[in-house]
Amino acid sequence: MATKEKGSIGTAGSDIGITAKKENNFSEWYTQVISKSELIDYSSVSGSYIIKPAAFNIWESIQQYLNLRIKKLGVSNAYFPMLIPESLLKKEAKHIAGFSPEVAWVTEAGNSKLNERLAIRPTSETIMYEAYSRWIRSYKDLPLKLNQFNNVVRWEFNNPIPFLRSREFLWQEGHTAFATKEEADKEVIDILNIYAEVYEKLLAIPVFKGKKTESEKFAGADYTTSIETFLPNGKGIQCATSHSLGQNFSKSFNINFLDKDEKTKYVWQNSWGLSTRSIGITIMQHSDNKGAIIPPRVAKNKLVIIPIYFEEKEKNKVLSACKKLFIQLEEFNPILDDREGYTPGWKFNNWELKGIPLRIEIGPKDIKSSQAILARRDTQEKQAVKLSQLKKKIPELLENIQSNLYKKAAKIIKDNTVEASSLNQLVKAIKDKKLIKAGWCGKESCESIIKDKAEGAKILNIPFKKHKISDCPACNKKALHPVLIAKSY
Ligand code: 86X
Repeated sequence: MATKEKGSIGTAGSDIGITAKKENNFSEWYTQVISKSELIDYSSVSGSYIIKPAAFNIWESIQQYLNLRIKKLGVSNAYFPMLIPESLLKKEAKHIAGFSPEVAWVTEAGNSKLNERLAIRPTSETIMYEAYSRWIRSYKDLPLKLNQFNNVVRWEFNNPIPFLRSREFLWQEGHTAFATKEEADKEVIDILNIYAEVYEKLLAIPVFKGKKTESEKFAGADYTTSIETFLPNGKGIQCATSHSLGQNFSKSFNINFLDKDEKTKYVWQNSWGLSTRSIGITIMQHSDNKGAIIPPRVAKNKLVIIPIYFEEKEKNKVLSACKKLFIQLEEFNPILDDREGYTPGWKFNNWELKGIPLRIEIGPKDIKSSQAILARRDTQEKQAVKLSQLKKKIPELLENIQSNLYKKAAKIIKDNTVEASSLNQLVKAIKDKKLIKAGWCGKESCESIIKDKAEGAKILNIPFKKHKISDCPACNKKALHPVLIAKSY
């Protein structure tokens, strides 16, 4: 019996709801949101996390979208071993440079030591390219385009943050080989555009496409492109990368082919990746002090139906109206919360905490007027909708929530973006947790001055969408590139 008294055992108290505020204590707020909304759980290994179904579903939506898009480009999925012999991993020196402290090793099995230790893949270039060198013989074997959805391990020493920086994470890594530089260059951008769409269309996160500076690019690459965004705590974050590897790996792994002109040539390669970090970025950007907000397009359950009744005699009528709706609205994968012993208010809070985009409330009065109350998670707005209109109204509202989340994020980013033409301005802007649009002369020494003076802030990328630039804030000489600067993860 769902009376008020009984329901009070489930009043959303401080133990259940979010107690930290996004605006004052962002990291505590984030920790509470992801735990209390059951997106993540901790494991006994520091930096390793359990991705719970609510979060894994977001990943599945991303996988589905990416699969669709990359398969259209001719990419196939495959799976390569997780264990990489040391000799293979170290074949391309530039690749491993700087990364070796992060590699985790398997050194023994049972009681016997292995002859050669095996790396747990931190990324799969080496193990894939050894195979590519055997598979690619002629121009007829090209292009070769493979992708893996897999896990990787990087033994980070920075403090771990669920989704953003974990020692094991899930991603996709695409690895392609072409006969010509032109084809390879085109793909770098095609992939970057797909990544931007994943963020902008699915996750409702605005991103900046651009090129990494020489010092920030992947050491094994000729050049690295990235998409970056800016979070409400004043930090920039890399969302995904797409690299042109040129012929660096094909030369060290001897991946060559006999071309139509009977000449032996090295292939041109790319690699590109997007990880479960995207889930953390989504939660950080959209969620609020009531809990998670999941963008409708990646929410498994688009809505929750909550029966409202306070007297036993109303129960059957209300429940059967709810069940009818539950069946009618099947396409939205609704949750019917007909649990007894919880008040409607408690249920509202609970589903808001979990970030379900829409809530439908139905009580005896609503039934009388053939309507239901629709409440949206993002703005908390409520409206009465005729039952006959629900099927039409719900998709409209979901789309509206999706675009509202994007607009809200875009506004936060815009309102926190400033220009800086001097070091003083730059340092002040970083102190104020801003994203900075500036110019850069192109010198690495100026890039390090910026880092040293501005609390470790760095150039996120050189955006393709150019902004007006003044002189380089570090040397006051003429700037050559527009750059985005922020403190970052
Ligand atoms: C760089 C490069 C690249 C495929 C991507 O960014 C997208 C998907 N790979 C990854 N990188 C490393 O090469 C690397 C290597 C070792 Cl040995 C390591 F321990 C950590 C690494 N981290 C990143």
